[in-house]
Amino acid sequence: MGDRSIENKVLALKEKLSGAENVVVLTGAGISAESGVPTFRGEGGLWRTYRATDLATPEAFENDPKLVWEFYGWRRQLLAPLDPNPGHYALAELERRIPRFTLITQNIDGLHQKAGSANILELHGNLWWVRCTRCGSLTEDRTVPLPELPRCGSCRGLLRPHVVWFGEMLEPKILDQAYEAIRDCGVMLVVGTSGTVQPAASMGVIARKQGATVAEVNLDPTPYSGAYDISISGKAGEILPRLL
Ligand code: BV8
Ligand code: ZN
Repeated sequence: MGDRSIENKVLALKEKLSGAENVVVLTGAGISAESGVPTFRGEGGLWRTYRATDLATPEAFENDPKLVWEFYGWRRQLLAPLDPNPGHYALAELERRIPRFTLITQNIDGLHQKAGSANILELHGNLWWVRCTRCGSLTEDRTVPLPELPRCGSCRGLLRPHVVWFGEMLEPKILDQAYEAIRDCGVMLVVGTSGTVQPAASMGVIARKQGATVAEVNLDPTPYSGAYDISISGKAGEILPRLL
């Protein structure tokens, strides 16, 4: 079957999207892989080399804020020169064509914004924003890399990356908006995520339960592949432009 079946699935999905009024897309690290951003679990993945699960936690920041800022400073240096890839641009174009469109991302790299997407829900925060641990002030900051212990401009409190760490709650407002978008959508795409991290991982099956057609575009099979209507195995940068 090989390409034939992929071609058929892409055509079926393209057909579904062309008539869709309300589309939701959930993305993960896989959509940024072709831009040069390491994923979490793949070869050379962040969690393999830097055991990010040990560093992306409030405890780690409590114990050794310098080490955690070193990790995020390294990711800033890595990300700063990188650009969106055809997968990001295809989603930005899709948003322009579909009356109601919501992009929910687990990524913190800001590449969807760079590609021109507008209606974005960043479930896990953003690497280019910092938050004061004392007064809570939120500032966009593109310094690369940040000083080892960046301080708040107004209260001198210690700044932290404005990202959601393991064991931390997602922002309720953002999570509510995501579930709201999922409730009304007719089609949902799940792109480039291994379906490991909750609550994002179960959003596709929730959409399906509520009657949406759910399609996955991912390099490898995931625990949810069998639960979706369409599961296309391929690179986001190659598959997504073929849906336009
Ligand atoms: C929460 C920001 C309520 C930081 C991230 C035990 C203790 C404590 C918590 C838990 C626990 N057990 C479960 C939990 C809940 C936990 C969780 O799910 N843990 C997992 C590891 C088991 N979740 C949480 O803690 C969340 N909060 O639940 O709050 C709560 C409160 C207290 C206690 C309990 C619950 C918060 C989760 C947010 C964590 N922050 N990121 C940072 O980035 O540094 S998560 C991190 O993983 C990224 O955001 C990333 O997006 C996300 C998911 O990874 P993926 O995006 O899927 O990336 P991955 O590498 O895994 O997969 C890439 C895929 O792409 C692969 O399938 C590959 O095949 C594919 N691919 C590769 N190339 C391509 C491609 N596809 C297409 N094209 C390509 N070219
Ligand atoms: Zn402050």
